Amino acid sequence: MMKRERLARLLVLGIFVALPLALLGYQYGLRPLTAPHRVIDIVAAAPEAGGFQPDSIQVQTGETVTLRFSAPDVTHGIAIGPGLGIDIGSVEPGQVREITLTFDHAGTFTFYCNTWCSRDHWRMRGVLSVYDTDGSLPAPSRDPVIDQLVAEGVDIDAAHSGQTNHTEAVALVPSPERGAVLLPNLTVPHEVGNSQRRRTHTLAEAAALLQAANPTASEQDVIDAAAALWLPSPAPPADTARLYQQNCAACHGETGSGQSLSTITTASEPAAFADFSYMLHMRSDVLYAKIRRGGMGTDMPNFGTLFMPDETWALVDYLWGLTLAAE
Ligand code: HEC
Ligand SMILES: [Cu+2]
Repeated sequence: MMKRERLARLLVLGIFVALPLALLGYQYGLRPLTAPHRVIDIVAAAPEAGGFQPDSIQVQTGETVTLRFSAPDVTHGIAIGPGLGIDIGSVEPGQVREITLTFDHAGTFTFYCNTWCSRDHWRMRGVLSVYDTDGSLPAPSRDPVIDQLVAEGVDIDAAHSGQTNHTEAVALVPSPERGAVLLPNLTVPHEVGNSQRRRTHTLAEAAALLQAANPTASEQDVIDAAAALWLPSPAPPADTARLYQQNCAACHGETGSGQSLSTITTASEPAAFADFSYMLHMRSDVLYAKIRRGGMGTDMPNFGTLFMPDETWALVDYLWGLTLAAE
């Protein structure tokens, strides 16, 4: 009886103490030593507490590495981009989350936090450089859309931020649904009908061209028809909504109101995508360029090192969805 109890106690001790100890020992002691590849420990702290440590990692193509993230302070969300589709999910304080990766091509990637962990959250980024076997690192590729804007002399930073400097007040509320019904009966000029050209023109320009081609149409008809053309179709994928809510909503508002969380202060006011009279004068390629390159001293972060060009266009579409959302 006594013996059996002792045995049971030993067993319990074995399960509750020895096993976790062994696991811990394996995780932190043995494994890094025996792993056939590098295990890199990364501390993920809010930017005010030092951000990612280390915030720069070098690997080789073909090399397998395990990145092991731990959070000392608050919950963080870890993603790696662009183009890798990696979202590790949240890492809670005391928790360890890891991912094992092998890169088949060289390039520069960004690991970043996508959970609003602190006031300076959006600064929480690190660089993952994947070197070619010959030791080279490809130069960052130029963005033809941004190059084209520069060549055209378009100032991406021209002051047109939301609420201010409107010369004309737009009283009209656009109805893309109504516009879609009207469109087949309107003459649609080439510049307006072509989706590529729409990216380099404003909705206001399109409305003016439509009005000129359809002199008898009312102002409301013209705005509605232009809005129907601007409403992305098909709607951007659910992934895009998630990207916006994770990375943009805290500053620009969930519905694009331009109202940031009270804890966030930015040097300039975040743009209000829900404000039609502001978006009326915005070119999609300029919105795209701003997202990729960020603002100059405005606290609008650059996302070109996080997202692929097509993800960025999808975000621009998403912004138009916020602008033209049915009332
Ligand atoms: C830390 C706050 C912050 C975050 C996060 C943020 N923005 Fe911004 N954004 C701003 C501010 C401030 C401005 C206005 C100043 C400027 O245009 O540079 C701005 C401007 C913009 C503009 C340009 C509008 C114009 O008038 O040119 C676009 C487009 C934009 N943001 C999109 C996004 C998207 C998409 C995301 C998420 C992927 C995002 N922003 C995340 C603060 C933020
Ligand atoms: Cu964060």
